[in-house]
Amino acid sequence: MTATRIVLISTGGTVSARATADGAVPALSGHDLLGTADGDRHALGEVEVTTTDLMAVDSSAMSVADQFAIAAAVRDALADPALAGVVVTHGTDTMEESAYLVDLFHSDDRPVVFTGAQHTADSPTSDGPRNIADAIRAAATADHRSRGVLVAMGGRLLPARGLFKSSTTALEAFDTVHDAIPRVVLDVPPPATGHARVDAFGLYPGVSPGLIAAAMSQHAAGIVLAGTGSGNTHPDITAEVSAAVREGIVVVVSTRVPFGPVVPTYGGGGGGVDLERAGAIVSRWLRPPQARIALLALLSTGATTDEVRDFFVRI
Ligand code: DAS
Repeated sequence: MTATRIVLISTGGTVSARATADGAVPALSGHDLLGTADGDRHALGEVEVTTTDLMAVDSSAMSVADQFAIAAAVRDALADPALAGVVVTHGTDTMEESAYLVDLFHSDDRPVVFTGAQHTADSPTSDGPRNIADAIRAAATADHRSRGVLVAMGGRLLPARGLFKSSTTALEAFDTVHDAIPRVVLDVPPPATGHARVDAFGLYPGVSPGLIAAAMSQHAAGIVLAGTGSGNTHPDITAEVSAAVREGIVVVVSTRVPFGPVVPTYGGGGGGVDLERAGAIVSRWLRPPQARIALLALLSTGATTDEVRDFFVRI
C-alpha cells in the first residue's frame, strides 16, 4: 500500500523550544520535533512525513512577512498533487492569526493543520508530541478535506476561522467564537511583499481619540477597533472614525467581548450604529486579531473598501 505523504513545516514557538535553552541551544528542528512525536504516531499507520524548517521564532516576534511566508510555503508544498496534507508547527500566541491568514489563501481542499504546545519540548509534561501526532493524523485523513485550515491542540480539532486563544496555560488553549463562520478564500496567491499596514486597538472609557490619528501617521491603510459590548465606543472616537474614512482608511469594528455577534446598537453617540454611520465596517463574528488578518489580507491584495465590506457581510 502506498504510504500517505504529508509535509510538516516548522516555524518555532514553545512546541520546539527547550526551557533550559539559554539562547545558545537552537529550537528543535522539524525533524527532531517529528522524533518527539514517534511514541504517539504508532497508531498513524503508514504516514510518511517530510519536514521543512521555515523559521524558528517565538510567534509573538513574527513579522507580517513571516506570516505571509507561511501561507506561501503551504501553497508551495501543496503544489505536489500526491501530498495528502500539511502540518504547520507554530507558536500558540499568534496561531489564530497565522492559521486564519493561511485559510484565506488556501484554495485547495486538502487538510492544513496547525499545532503547537503550551509546555516546552523538554518539559516532563510536554504536550507537543501528542498535538503533533494529532495534527499528522488529521492532515493524513481524507475526512478533513474541504474544512479549511484546522488547529489541533489538547485533543481538539477546531477550524481556524473564529478561533482565539482562550487560556494562557490550559492544554486546550483555544476556543471558537462561532462554529459556522463561512469559509471565504481569496482567489489570489499570498503576496510576498507590499503588505498593507493594519493596526488594531481596544476601546475603553477615556480612550484617546488620538490613537486613530497615530495609526494614520504610521501609514495604516486599515484600522480594527475592539469595541465595548456589541461594538460600541465613545462619540469622540466615532468622530475620528469619520475623519479616517474620509481619508480613505478602512475601519472595521469588532468587540472585546469573547462571544456573541457584533451587532450595531443605538448608544449615546458611540453605539455600534453610530460607528457604522461614521463609515466603519462591522465584523459580525471575527474578533479583532482575525478581523485584522482578514483586513490585512484584503488590503494587501488590492481589495477596495466596497470589496472589504462585501467580505465582512458574507462572513
Ligand atoms: N512561545 C510562544 C509563541 O511562540 C507561546 C507558545 O508557543 O505557546 O507563541
